Amino acid sequence: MRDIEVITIGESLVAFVPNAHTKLRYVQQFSKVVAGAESNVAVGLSKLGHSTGWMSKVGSDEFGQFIIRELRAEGVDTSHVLISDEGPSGIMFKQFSANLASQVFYYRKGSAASTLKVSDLDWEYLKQAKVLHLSGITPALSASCKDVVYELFSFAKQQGILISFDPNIRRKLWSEAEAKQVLAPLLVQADIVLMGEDEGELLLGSGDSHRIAAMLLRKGAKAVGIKRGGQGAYVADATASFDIPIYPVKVVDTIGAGDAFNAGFLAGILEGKPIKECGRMGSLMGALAVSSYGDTEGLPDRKAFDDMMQNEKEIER
Ligand code: KDG
Repeated sequence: MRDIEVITIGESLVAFVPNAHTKLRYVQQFSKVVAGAESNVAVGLSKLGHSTGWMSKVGSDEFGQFIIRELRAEGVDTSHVLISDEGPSGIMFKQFSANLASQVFYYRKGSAASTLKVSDLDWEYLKQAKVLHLSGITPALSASCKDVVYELFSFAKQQGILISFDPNIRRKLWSEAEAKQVLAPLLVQADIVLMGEDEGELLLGSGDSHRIAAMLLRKGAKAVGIKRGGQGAYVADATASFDIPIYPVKVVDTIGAGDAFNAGFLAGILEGKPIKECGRMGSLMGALAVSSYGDTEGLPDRKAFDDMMQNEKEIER
């Protein structure tokens, strides 16, 4: 068995995606897909040919089986996912309004994943990773999930495993004050930081991507990707920094774009690409995510991805 390059840990949910751009009260039909910031990153990386694992807890129910089955089908190792009677699998609904803004509604309180605790982790399994990718959603789920994240940070430091961290502030899960208190100290310990420019003000006191990246690099980050939505991205490491433009696409659902960016960026890091290339890989993945309705369904396999990257380079010349 080859080692797993990236292991992600966090809750995945069954997401119900409406077939109409209207309030949920008027929606008659939904598609069922898997959502979850961390597993989205694992799926994106797996599609690009990298070995990934996702560790979590699902309920002992049909939705838990669905989540495992879908992730496994995308090539993500799910051998260490726990099936638990402590709570159900979490679910969420997306809502699309006429102006295309996406909203989410969670039904995840007391979910199986929220009962994840330090003693659930298999350290031997985690040891093989080059990168552990975590997000700020997990510590918002419960006190035991917060402990898990802190413990994973210390473990990765001891083992020389890179921590990739996306604060992913979810205001429906906790207050800004709580998010800041927990996430700000984690952010400055991560090796790879992938965050939204709009999260900088709360966590670092600046909403400017260049200043955010400079602060994080000073604190010890090795690579930083700041996501700026429709404005593109800004990426930086100790050697260079670049503004990365967006790839123009027809936007249908913005949810999942950040995770797709993370997957592309991390693929670049794993492949030893210069930081500009990592940013461009992230940006292309993000663009492909927003042009489809699920979080990961629009993501390409490696061949299609390489062709699109190549085309972009030729257009630029
Ligand atoms: O990043 C997209 C995620 O927000 C979505 O897939 C669901 O993980 C999720 C969450 O907690 O919001």
